Amino acid sequence: MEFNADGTIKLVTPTNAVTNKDGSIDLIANGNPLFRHVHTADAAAYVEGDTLWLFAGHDEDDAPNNEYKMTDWLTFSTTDLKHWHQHPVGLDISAFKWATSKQAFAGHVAKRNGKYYWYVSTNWCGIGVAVSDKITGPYKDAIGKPLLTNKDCRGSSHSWACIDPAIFIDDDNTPYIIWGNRQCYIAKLKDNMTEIDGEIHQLDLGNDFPFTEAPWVHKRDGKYYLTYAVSWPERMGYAISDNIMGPWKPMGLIDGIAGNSNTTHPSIVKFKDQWLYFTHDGSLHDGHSYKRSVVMKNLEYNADGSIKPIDSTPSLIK
Ligand code: FUB
Repeated sequence: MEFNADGTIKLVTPTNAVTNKDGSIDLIANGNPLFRHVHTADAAAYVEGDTLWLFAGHDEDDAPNNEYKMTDWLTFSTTDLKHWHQHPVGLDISAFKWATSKQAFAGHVAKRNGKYYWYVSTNWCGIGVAVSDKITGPYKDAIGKPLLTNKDCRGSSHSWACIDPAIFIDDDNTPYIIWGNRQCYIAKLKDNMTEIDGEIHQLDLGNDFPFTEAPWVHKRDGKYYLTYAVSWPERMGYAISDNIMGPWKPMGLIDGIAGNSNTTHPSIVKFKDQWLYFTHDGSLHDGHSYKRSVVMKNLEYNADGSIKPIDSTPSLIK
């Protein structure tokens, strides 16, 4: 229970969350939003064995309603989509000494050669990469400098062009990094995961559903899917391709404006034979564009491989 500055009691939201001695939290999801004891955004899902890991941005409770206040990233795991464990914080923005913006924007964790790599946006300071032997961290800056900066974002001149990294490891084990704001960029990563391998390419996604940010790549039945935030306020769109470098065919929208949040941010994975779609909205009682909450929904495909509009799929969690 919390109080307002004037002594009145804040609206109580049942959280179903219990804090453990080590600071970790056990909670039971009860519909959307998934987590109600903390504001979360920019979820990036990762499946390892029978566990679904969710790495999320963290909108702080005292964030103003016109600016992000994000300084660390959160790690959640589940084996049944109902019981979740929030691990102690494994990475915060202070790990990146060069990130004078001090802003912990969207990130994505990938595994290679027995190590875990957490790629993060820091707004105008660029994209960093942190490494750990354990998925829960602690993570430390892997290279002591940004992996990508605005200089790597040809054709963009705004300060927040170099954000929103997503990693895709193809069936032949080639790792790719995809990122950007207004322009979508892609490059191969070297086997060490800390260097760009070759040229950076810009993806042409057309003008009908303009790319804003938050790219996410997944593959199904040999086809590549690029899901991303479209326009402003953002909606969710996607494109399909036979080749990750393109050409990409824009397929339109699968989800609308995320309620009272002007951003949306996709993550799509297959977990235990079920395709899952994560994004965020501002649906907690005190939520808005800068106090967001991760939501999880079912994702289904039509027979031709196109994605069904999210609202038309049955609800995943009761
Ligand atoms: O969370 C900060 C920024 O908002 C992310 O980097 C964008 O994708 C948008 O969700």
